[in-house]
Amino acid sequence: MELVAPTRWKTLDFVSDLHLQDSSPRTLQGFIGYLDKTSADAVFVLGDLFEFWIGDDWIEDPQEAHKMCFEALARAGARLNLYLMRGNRDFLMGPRVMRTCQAHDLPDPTTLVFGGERIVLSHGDGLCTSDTRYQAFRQLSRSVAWQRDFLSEPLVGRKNRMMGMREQSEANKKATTTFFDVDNQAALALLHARQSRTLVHGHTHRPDRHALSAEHVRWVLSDWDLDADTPRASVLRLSAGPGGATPAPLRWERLAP
Ligand SMILES: [Mn+2]
Repeated sequence: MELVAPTRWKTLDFVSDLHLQDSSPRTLQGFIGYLDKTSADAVFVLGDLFEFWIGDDWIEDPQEAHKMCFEALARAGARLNLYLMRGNRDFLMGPRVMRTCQAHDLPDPTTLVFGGERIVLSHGDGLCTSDTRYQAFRQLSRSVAWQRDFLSEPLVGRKNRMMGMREQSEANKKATTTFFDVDNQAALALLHARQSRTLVHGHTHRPDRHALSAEHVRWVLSDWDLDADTPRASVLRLSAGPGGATPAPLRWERLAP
């Protein structure tokens, strides 16, 4: 998928990994406060907006945090251009969530064309190629058959299964000291395929800017946890330089929300 930004867009915000749920009220309030006041022309949520999402019929009986988040996203979606990408926690977000939030569905990966640059956007989990066990699950859980089977269960059964998957994933993480990061070769291959020099992703919760080569860069978004002992949250903002015959280079900055 390729998204060509209209020339009137000057400021774009990227966030990811908010993991919103009822047990993180400060994170929710921080995100709502950010959405209500950002001056960006477009906001891109690059996956894991929710700690988990078990299917769009959950909209009828969501957690309080979901409800408040939907309302804030809809306010933002009415005012600016809002894009939602699915992460590994909320990959079951469907068209009803997008409509409710007045958001555009953003496939993973998407190439964004902005200010003369091509920027690849991804959640990032698909690029952690050395985690073969997760990649097998990822492939399975993105299949039509798996999703049909999962969504045919009652909500309460789905919730239990999703909690089980999360516990299993936490247990796997604790059982190993290996941290499965985004594979730089996989990231470079994606950038080459998309004729791009810049990747923006989340998922790993290790905010950074990695040079993949003399001209290829990988920006990693921060996760948000304002309920933690060491609260953290940030927005990666991309601004166009003043226009003209030779456009000025794009500016990247990390802001507190
Ligand atoms: Mn993730």
